[in-house]
Amino acid sequence: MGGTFNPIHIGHLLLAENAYSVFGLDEVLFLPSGCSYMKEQSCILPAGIRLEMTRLAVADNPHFRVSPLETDRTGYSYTCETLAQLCREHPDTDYFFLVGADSLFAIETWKDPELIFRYAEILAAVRDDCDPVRLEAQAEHLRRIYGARIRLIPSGSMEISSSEIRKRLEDGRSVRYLVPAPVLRFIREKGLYRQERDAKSTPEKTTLSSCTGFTSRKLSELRRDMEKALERKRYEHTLGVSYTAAALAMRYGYDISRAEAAGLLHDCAKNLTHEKQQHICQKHHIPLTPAERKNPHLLHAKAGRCLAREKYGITDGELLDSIAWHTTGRPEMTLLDKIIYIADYIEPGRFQAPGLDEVRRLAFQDLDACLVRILEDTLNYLASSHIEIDPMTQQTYDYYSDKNGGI
Ligand code: DGI
Ligand code: FE
Ligand code: FE
Repeated sequence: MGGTFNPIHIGHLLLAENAYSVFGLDEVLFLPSGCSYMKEQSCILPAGIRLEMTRLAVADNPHFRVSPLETDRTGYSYTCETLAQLCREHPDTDYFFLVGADSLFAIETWKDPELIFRYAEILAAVRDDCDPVRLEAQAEHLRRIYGARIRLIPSGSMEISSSEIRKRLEDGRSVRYLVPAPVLRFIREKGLYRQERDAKSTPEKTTLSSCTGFTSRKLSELRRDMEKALERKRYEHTLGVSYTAAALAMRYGYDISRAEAAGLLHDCAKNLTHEKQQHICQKHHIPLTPAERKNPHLLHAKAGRCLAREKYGITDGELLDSIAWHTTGRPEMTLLDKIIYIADYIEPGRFQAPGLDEVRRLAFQDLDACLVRILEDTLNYLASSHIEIDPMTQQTYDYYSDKNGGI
């Protein structure tokens, strides 16, 4: 069971225990994620602290165990790599991967989904408020395309989330019975998740930003590279996206230099010919979707990810993903994905989209609402211009408009 576990709570433990007994598992292995900005929040605590809280939470359960496999790695861990390592080290073990059912809609956008499905059977926890028809259709789709083994676990309607727990802690409200007592003691002792104003000087934040930042020298180098690689107009757009991304990073508590770098690189493949872009994707075994074959201007996103890694030396998986998904979006976008997607649309050089003033205001008020608004306007624009809609754009819209209570 992977997760940020920021902090771990009884919802996680109940799900694990439920899977353990329903599927007769030998044990449940908890894998706190490494240093990651997967979720949209200013304060994901350092991996070591989340690992410790997870250990405290499971200490009294003999069939729960915690693995430091992801927290020991520096930077971002891909699920397929984690599962590959587990299967390599324990060839006689059958692995099941426990996820929330929401993830079934995003899993195709993760790195090497076919490997994930090969290494593990997926156990997806389904909450009562989930649309069962849509979910079963998605599970069936994954089974058909990837031969995925998926089982659904009904898991009630308990509304417990780490973000709600953090909010309660910040507001000084009780989280007793929501997190196990030893975890709560640890949170209190270390003064974790206190209000922003006291949290500013804690060492956690320093650790957090030092784990991924780009130096100003690297940023200048990327700027020079882009000036060479791109046409004048495209280069100016790129600078606009870069500083707009920096502003959004300030607003939402993300690493500023990392957002700037992603902004600089997001269109790095844009001025190559479509043939060249296609060739790059082929060389890196990136399968093209039918929509990408028919609309080659979609290609620059995935070709851009390859180029950023190969030519511009970027190894940061989260940054690379934000390039790959900047045109269509994807379900379960990371904070950086959203920042780049939105900055691309609102940077000061853009003027054609309708209602830009309002979209720009919304970007700094409510990131998800802004995302839905842009997706909606893009879908309308594509439909009215009779341009084929990439299913990923539609899926992203469906995912976030559902999430925002159906706008
Ligand atoms: O590269 P940029 O021009 O800066 O911006 P972008 O990468 O977001 O590309 C924008 C274009 O992509 C815009 O004309 C709309 C188009 N687009 C977005 N979603 C889809 C799409 N085109 C098709 N065919 N299908 C989509 O779903
Ligand atoms: Fe683009
Ligand atoms: Fe762009």
